[in-house]
Amino acid sequence: MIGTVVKGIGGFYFVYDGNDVVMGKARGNLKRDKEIIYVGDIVDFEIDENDSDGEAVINSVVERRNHLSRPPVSNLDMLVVVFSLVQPEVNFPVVDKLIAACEQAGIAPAVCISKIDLAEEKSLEEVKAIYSALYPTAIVNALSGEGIEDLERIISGKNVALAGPSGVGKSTISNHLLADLGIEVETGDVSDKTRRGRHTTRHVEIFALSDGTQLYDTPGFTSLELQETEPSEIRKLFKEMRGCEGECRYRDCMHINEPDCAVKTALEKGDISRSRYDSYLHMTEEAKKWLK
Ligand SMILES: Nc1nc2c(ncn2[C@@H]2O[C@H](COP(=O)(O)OP(=O)(O)OP(=O)(O)O)[C@@H](O)[C@H]2O)c(=O)[nH]1
Ligand SMILES: [Mg+2]
Ligand SMILES: [Zn+2]
Repeated sequence: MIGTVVKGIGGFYFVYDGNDVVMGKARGNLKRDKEIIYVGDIVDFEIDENDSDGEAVINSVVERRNHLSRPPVSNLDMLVVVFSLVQPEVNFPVVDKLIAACEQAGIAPAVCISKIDLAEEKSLEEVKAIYSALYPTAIVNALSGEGIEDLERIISGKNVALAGPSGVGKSTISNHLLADLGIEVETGDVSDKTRRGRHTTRHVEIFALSDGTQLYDTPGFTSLELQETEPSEIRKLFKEMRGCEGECRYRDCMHINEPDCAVKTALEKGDISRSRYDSYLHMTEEAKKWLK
């Protein structure tokens, strides 16, 4: 039988076959080969009702369209990078790294700026301008529901993950999208001072929305590493730099110290944002550690 892994907890997988969700484990050969099973994987499985480890036994994983290791998900059409400007404060290198990871994996990035009730209007407008020029962008207040409809339009019908730092409101947003299904996921409790709303969601879980959207709620993170990448590959992961291709004096321009660089010109004119460019410098620096 064929099904989709909709959740995985400590070596147990929940497989949806179109009607039911069955829990089970990977067959021994998959474990021996250290094959990772991602939430989102389409798997071939069989039912073994005598198995004490659950009913389903996963035999193999159908070839993935794409996957990410952080968050660990596969077969996405889109990933929405969710971040707030304050509480927690935005970390642009992390935001831009997650966008770059999507570009690298062939997943369409989108952006959702959350907690707009807490943000200062001027900085919100600035950040919104940067990302909406590049990707579909929604701005939401998940407490009031403002902006949720814009997000719904962006994600409708897609296999889509909400991903980003811990505490930005991903699960609170998910609950708006899940409301008509009568499902509610756990969200951080601000009144609980010790947890400070950090790392509330522990596992990726997929929910089927009524419009055909497959929504992946994912655990937040505080830092993020790009997978091993040549420094010279990173410029290809920045959409606005791809737009300058062929316009620099040197064909292999890194857009850092070269003269007559179209990216640097666009940066000076304000057509490329300083914070995105800084993220690019940060990532190329970080990628140098993989050079031998
Ligand atoms: N002021 C304000 N608070 C919000 C908003 N959205 C979510 N919150 C609060 O932020 C806290 C964290 O929200 P969660 O939805 O659990 O955040 P998360 O991104 O799922 O966090 P992790 O599961 O740890 O990754 C909760 O106390 C929410 O009530 C918002 O738009 N405005
Ligand atoms: Mg959460
Ligand atoms: Zn250049």
